[in-house]
Amino acid sequence: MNGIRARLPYLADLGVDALWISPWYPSPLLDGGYDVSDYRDINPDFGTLADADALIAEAHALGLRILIDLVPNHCSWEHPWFKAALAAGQGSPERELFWFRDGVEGRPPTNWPATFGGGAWQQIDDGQWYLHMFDISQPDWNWDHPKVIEEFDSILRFWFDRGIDGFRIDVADSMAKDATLPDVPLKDGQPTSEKYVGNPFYDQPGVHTIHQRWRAIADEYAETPQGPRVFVAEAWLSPPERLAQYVRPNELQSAFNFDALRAAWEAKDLREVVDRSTHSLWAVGAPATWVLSNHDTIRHRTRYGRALADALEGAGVVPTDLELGLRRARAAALLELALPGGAYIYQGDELGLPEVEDLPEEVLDDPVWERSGHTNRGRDGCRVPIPWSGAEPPYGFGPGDGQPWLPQPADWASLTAQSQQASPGSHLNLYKAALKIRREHPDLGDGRLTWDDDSPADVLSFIRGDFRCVTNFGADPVELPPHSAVLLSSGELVDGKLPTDVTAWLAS
Ligand code: TEU
Repeated sequence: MNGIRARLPYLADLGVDALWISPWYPSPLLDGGYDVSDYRDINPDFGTLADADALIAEAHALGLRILIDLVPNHCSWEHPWFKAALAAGQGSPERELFWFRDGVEGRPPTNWPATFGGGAWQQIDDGQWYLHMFDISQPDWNWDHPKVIEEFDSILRFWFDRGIDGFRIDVADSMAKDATLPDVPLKDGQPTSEKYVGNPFYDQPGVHTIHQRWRAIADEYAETPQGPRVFVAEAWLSPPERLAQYVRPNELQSAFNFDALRAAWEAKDLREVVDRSTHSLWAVGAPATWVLSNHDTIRHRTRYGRALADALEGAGVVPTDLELGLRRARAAALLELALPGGAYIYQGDELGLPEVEDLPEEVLDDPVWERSGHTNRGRDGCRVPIPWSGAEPPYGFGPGDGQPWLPQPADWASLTAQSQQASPGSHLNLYKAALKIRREHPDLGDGRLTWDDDSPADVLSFIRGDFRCVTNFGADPVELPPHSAVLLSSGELVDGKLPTDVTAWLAS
């Protein structure tokens, strides 16, 4: 916590508006803190409530807003209510707060798959099973129970009262379940993990009732001096029309749109993503959002350095050209920051960090590694702590007297924030320059875009007032429109032309 406090000036200088902090609650940390054992406190490994209060106050003083993670689908098996449910036994009111069921002839109550691999039910000593859509250490709450609903109302108020500006809602499409517990269909002989329409544990109509309730709570704070409190939904749903249901006027204000993250580095695909996601979100009055990486996916510098089919495949097994990845990551940064709506930057992406693909197996921390039977190396490679300064690990991370929980590569000295600050053409300085222009330019931020259909098929060019963003996805350099001044570009122009995998920002 105090480490983040010390870096708030860095974030303000980078030019972002807000900081989203992943779960900071007491937790056995079996899933990076997404296994919460107390929703109203801070994990002592990270600090105290007093530190959190100080962080919020200091961020606000710098003009930064703070969003924290709300994890409402499940808690930790160390949560006192789950421990009480185990102890209270079958048929007890305590068990009704979760999904405890008898099995069917020794088998689990349904064939539902858990997200991290294996089945979604865990049997306990007395023979009953409990539902966990993620790790076995993460029992799902029963959102049909009024006590669960009221508990989360109270958790929201607890943090809003402390000055939090909003919540990122973890798996916001998952809380409501079809209580008749139907099996899911088989695909290739296995229960499907697809989010098909009608899936009994994802995108059930009941989730919207919950979001409407939370929106009303946030709106109670709209008139406070601090101003409106907001939500951003994490819901991996497609097509975007489905996601748009979450951001209707009386629901959440925004949702991560992961379609750009999933798209190929290709003009046609990305244009379709931009059109379809903006139109479906705008149709319900919500802002578009853009995400290139997060703590659950391979970092985009690495993805963009791979053949398309392999981009989201497991780490460490696919040939990757990191120089190509960096060039495209620079172009993608300018493209993302020129689009209308909210842009999310995953920590370290502003430094151009690659996925760490060679973490030794003994340090891997993510339950995905264990639960997938070691077929998936999991998400640790994008979570390696970022390098701040110095020539060797821990690169200024932490208090300086030890190594972080995941080892940093020995060759990250040139990627530290400190070295990049001093280097005019660095990735960090590209982000800073872009965020500054985005903040100051009257045509950027919200609003609309118009495609320039006169540009070649493998060039994306759009206009926003006097501002134009051009990305060249093709093999050959292209002419820029005449009479335009280059505000910023992600790579050097060659003879005044825009080379392959470069984005330029222009003013006409
Ligand atoms: O992730 C939701 C989710 O379903 C995926 O991103 C998932 O983590 C991935 O497909 C696994 O390979 C959210 C959080 O972002 C993630 O870190 C948590 O582990 C998960 O919820 C459970 O809380």
